[in-house]
Amino acid sequence: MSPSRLSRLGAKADELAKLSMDKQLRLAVTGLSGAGKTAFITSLVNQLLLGAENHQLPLWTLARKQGFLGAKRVPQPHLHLASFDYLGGMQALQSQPPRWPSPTDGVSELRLKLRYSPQSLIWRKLSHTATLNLDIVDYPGEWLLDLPLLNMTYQQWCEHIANNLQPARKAELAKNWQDLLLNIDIHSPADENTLADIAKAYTEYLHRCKDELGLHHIQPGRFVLPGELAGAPILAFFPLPPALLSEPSGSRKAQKSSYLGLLEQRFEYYKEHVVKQFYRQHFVKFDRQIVLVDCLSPLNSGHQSFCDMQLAINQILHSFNYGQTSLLRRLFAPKIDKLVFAASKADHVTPEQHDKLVQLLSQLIAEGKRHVKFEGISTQTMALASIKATQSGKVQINSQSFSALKGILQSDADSQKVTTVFPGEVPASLPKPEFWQQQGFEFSPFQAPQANSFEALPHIRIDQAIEFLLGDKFK
Ligand SMILES: Nc1nc2c(ncn2[C@@H]2O[C@H](COP(=O)(O)OP(=O)(O)O)[C@@H](O)[C@H]2O)c(=O)[nH]1
Ligand SMILES: [Mg+2]
Repeated sequence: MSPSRLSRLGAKADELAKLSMDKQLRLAVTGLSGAGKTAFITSLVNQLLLGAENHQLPLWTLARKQGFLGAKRVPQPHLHLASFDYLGGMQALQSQPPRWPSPTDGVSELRLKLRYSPQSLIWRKLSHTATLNLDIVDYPGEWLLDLPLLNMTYQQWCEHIANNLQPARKAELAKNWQDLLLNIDIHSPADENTLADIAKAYTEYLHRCKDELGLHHIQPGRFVLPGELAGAPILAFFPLPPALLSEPSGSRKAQKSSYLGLLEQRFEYYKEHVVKQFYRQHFVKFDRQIVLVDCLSPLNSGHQSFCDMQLAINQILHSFNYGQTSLLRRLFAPKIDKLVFAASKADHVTPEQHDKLVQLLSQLIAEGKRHVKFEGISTQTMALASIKATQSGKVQINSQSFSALKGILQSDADSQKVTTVFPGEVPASLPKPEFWQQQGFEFSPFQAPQANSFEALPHIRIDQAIEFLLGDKFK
């Protein structure tokens, strides 16, 4: 064979080797709103973009062995999806005083190209460098709370909502939209404006449940986090009191153009085109996920908020339980093989409390996790802080030493006063009734740390999450 042909063949072989070494991974980051998804992705991207210069990732084997060569942002694969606003987040963290990245309410994605030296000998023989295309997707966990709707008719949903109007405060908040229902005859031809007004009142009620009562278990999830559906008529529906539906006139078949008819149609449309669509378009494509859980804020907000969060998280985990529900099985074929449960914002407690935080999270998700394990998904539960806003240390008071945190409280952003905080003890198991009477907690939000463009963001154990979620991909 001629030398030129040989060299062409050699180049082809190199190209083939390179191709086979280009790996792909779609990592989903989810959690209820405020759990810390945006902070997590901003920090993860920041850690990776700093590449080999980042010495803050000792728990990530590849980085520790100096096999991580670097990362860069490349165009995302799905052009119809919002881009995760990494630069906006970094600008906020670098401003003076620093701010946390602004909240968003839909799906967004970002692609990073990671370069590394393959860790196994066989791969290293083929090529000295390899690439992992990492797609990171941010989506609200609330959207997974709509899953049970798929098994309900409109009538059943109305009953479900009516049965869940406890406690009294919730029923009180509901009064506004329920009063509006008194003005309509559900069988008369529907007026679009009236429908929109009542749906608006229902949405306001859901927002108040979220903001004033600290509740997360809110249906339909898109009403409070509409994403691209904000203002669309598909969100102009609401539940009716079951009493109306069970009256003899209410149980007769609804005319298509009546209030009842339209509400039924929109409910069905929402199930088909919003809920199922999310599973088909997104969920099915995720390879790995991290579910962030803020255990600390609900401990502050009280018993009801805590139980609601527990319910919501376990409900979210039903989406990973695709083997047993034929409905889900039909919607998507299982793909996720690794799942991290992370108690976020661990910098709000002193380091010796981190184990307790993990234990608390483990108990909180115990029911949902059993199903996940049943599917053969490997899981890890950990406590992390995506962006560490406090310093921990000991404080001497009357010759006794106490663990404490130092940081600037969000409420002191104007004065920039540094405060020493004794955050109290995290319960290592689900809090008993007495706990809520004593309430020795102090989890006030901290100002974000001052970021700059040459150092990676300070964090706690984000490298442990990287190791578990990506570690095996660098063979
Ligand atoms: N101290 C601290 N606060 C955090 C951390 N992550 C998030 N937060 C706080 O939680 C808020 C909500 O976080 P965000 O990432 O926007 O939550 P998302 O709604 O799940 O995207 C932020 O504005 C911060 O106040 C963290 O690692 N440490
Ligand atoms: Mg967010």
